Amino acid sequence: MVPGGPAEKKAEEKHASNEGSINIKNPHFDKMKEDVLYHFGLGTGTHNFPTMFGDVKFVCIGGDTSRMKTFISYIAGQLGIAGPGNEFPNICASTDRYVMYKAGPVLSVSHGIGMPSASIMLHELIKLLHHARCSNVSLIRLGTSGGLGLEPGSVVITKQAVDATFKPQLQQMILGKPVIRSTVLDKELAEQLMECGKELNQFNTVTGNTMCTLDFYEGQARLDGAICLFTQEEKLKYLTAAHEAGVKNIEMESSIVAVMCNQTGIRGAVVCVTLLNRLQGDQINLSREALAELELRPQILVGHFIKKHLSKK
Ligand code: R2B
Ligand code: URA
Repeated sequence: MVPGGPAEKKAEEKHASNEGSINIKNPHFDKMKEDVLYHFGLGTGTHNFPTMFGDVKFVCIGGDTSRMKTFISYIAGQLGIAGPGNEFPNICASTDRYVMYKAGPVLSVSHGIGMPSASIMLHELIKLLHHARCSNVSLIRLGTSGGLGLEPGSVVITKQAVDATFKPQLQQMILGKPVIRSTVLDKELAEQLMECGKELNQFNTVTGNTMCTLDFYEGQARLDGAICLFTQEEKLKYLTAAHEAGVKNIEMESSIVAVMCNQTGIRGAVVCVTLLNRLQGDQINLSREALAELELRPQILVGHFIKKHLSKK
């Protein structure tokens, strides 16, 4: 199958209608006797995935290891779930690459910074969910970002991730060739999350496009990196054009989240708090306490969504 070609599109349509199961788009996959998820330190030969993860319905991911630990305690408290000895062990403790915590139907996993790191984690996570025979899973990134024209602390729910030219697509290099895939996210899930933001009414919550970049400094038009060969005027012209194209915030993983969820039939969403208004500056000089408070906002919103969803069952 040519990546990004008509056969891939046809397979996508077929998978989308597959009753909420996880679709591994890999004809070689079924021939594997054992699958080692190397960066998680887990494997089908050593761990019973259906027993460990079969009940997972919500997967929340975020860059920071400590944020994902905070989130599992927060959501467990919201759902009234107690961990063993009131602690939630790191399921990936045998590696230092990523952390993973579980409380009932919620899995909390870190992905590091940027799409290469997030992509590796997502490949192994999606295989894990498939091996565990999970179905109807929603995957939500809880992140931080730089805002465009928003008061810092606003929460942005991504409609579509866009690239540095504001197109809703991600170019991946596969077998040395460029493959372009769509980065539109699940519309219904984004709307449900927006509804939760309105119900909470605790902080400014908006929907919009999220620009996903390959770098934090030059890639996000910052003037404060070790290298910068453009002017303040050029920076503002670019960020203003992004804003006019519907970009509300800038971060570094939304596109790969969208692509991998689209390809495998998982409902995906991205919810990020803005730490600063990029039309006004580049440096993030929030205190630890202020940063911790802002980082909680996506957790509060998604916690409300999960609680609401589970109470309907
Ligand atoms: C937001 O914050 C990180 C960079 O500081 C990156 O992971 C992202 O998307
Ligand atoms: N994360 C980013 O990628 N950019 C910002 O400006 C802030 C957080």
